[in-house]
Amino acid sequence: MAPMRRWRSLFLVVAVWLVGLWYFFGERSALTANRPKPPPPTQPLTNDKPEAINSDNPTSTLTVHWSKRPDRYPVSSLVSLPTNKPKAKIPSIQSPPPKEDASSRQVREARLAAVKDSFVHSWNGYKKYAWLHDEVKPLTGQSHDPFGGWAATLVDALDSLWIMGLKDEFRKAVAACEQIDFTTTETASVNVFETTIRYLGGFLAAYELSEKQYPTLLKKAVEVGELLMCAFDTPNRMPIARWSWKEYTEGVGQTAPQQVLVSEIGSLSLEFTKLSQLTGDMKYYDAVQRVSDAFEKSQDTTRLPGMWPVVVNALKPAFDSDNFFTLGGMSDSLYEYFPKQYLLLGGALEQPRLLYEGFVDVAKRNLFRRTLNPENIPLLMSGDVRVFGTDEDTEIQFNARGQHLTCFTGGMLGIAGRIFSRPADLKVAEQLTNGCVWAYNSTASGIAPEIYHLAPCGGVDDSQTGDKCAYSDAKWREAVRESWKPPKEPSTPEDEPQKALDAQEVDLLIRQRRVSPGFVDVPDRRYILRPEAIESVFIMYRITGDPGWMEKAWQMFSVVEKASRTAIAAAALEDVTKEHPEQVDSMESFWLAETLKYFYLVFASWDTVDLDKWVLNTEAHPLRRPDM
Ligand code: DMJ
Repeated sequence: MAPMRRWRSLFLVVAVWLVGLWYFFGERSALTANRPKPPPPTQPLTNDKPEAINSDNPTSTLTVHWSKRPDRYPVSSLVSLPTNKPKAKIPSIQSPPPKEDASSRQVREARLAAVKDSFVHSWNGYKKYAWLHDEVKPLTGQSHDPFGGWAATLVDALDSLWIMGLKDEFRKAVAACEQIDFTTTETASVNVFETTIRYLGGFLAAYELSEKQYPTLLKKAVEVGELLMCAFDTPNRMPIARWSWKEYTEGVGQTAPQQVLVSEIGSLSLEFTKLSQLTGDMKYYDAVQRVSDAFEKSQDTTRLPGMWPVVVNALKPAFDSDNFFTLGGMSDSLYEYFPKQYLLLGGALEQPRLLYEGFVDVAKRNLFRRTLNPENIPLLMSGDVRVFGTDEDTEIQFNARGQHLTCFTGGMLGIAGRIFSRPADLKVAEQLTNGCVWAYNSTASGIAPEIYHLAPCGGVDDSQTGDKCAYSDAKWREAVRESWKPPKEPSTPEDEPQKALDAQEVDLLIRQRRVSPGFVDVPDRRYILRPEAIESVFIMYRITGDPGWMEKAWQMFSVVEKASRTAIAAAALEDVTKEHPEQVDSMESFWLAETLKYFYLVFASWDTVDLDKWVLNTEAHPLRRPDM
């Protein structure tokens, strides 16, 4: 072929090739530019597309949404709410309203206004800096999302807004709840207990207090309830306390955990029962009643019969492996919910009363102790026990560890003392509550620490105590001396006798620990805006009508308000054994849901959240009791 013709042929081949390329790629991309975009990555994923889940890749823009699967372990028949008539009317909790003259009314109303002002200040800080997030950070104004990022503070505070008469704010807050999307969260697992008490309890209380005028609130409660119900879809219907919602959505099999904190499965009853009462759908009540039945069956088979240990096996279920018993953190609301569930069911079910009566005497005998105090006030504290050995040879070791969390016990014994006609327990309730008030009054800041050790000096029954509780410095120092354990060297033989401290060393220890008379040690010096002490003070006030409780509440409020207020909201405190504790950049949602609500209720009119009409869940959300 001549060279000229060869060049022409080559040119033709290249031209055809280029036209082809343009046709296939140029035209196609021009077409797709006008096509509708693929669905955004926030479309719900169906269960057959698990490969799209990309939770480990922080840069992923995919948002995974939970969707309900058919129950894999359906129940054969649902347990229904009891409909029988209670045997007798439940005795009233509240005393008649105390008499009040004009000047005491003025004082009370000024205090009420101060509490409301504190609430509004923190609420505004949350609104301005962390709206729709779980929490506001009160020093930096950042936001924090430890509870699923579903606006925990907003939902937790709804009923406080209503109770405090902030109706406009309430309406706006309810409208904002529409935006909360409970089908997705950044967190890997849902904390079933916290979601129940803060969100479900928050919606239900706001719905009932506002006289069912805001259907959104019940709708959101049902959304949360549906989500939580998935955690009960296990072979034995015991719930998964930390529920992996993505695995569920992917269809991964679920079983109840072998190790779970007892309060996390044992205190869901009020909220689920109320959801059944309001919707008429028995599946919620069924879910929690099965758990209560498991507690009933095991009550006398644990290592401290009558009570349940902190850690239980929900898979079996079994309640006898752990030997640690307390009414404090990790157990607390399990016990709190027995009398409250009895109230919510209008006394129609005996089981919660029997569960309460089965444990309370065990706690009085083994956990409640009088404590030494320089003022010689009759005080009680609730400590912890460990049980060693077997049936024939059991040793119960008591530890006089006080916790802020345990301060709810005074209120619990007070309410139960009234409704179950146990008048002697009212004195125990008063002394437990005074134990917590004393812990407030005995620190440099005037606020009780998170955890502290005291010097026990006898049991609940005064007649056994004699003068063992008469205070002397020597007795207190002896308790401090006994509490000291030498640091353990690996080479120290187990049975080597402990060296006792001499008087100077005890002095040094007291200085090092910075403990005031009556305290033996303070291993956790924080105050994280917790409510339990004011909760019991409020209940004791409503039970007795004694205005002395109001004075105690005002003293507590004044110090907490002064130490915690920040430019933005209110802050947790680092060390309440200092006169001026440093503030910490944290404000849990219970500050607005519980602590300030209880302070407010102390100074509000006697019928605001009347305890003979309402029962408060463990996050202080009032649920309507049935009319008797
Ligand atoms: C609250 O979330 C509830 O009161 C719970 O029962 C215990 N912990 C906090 C408050 O301290």
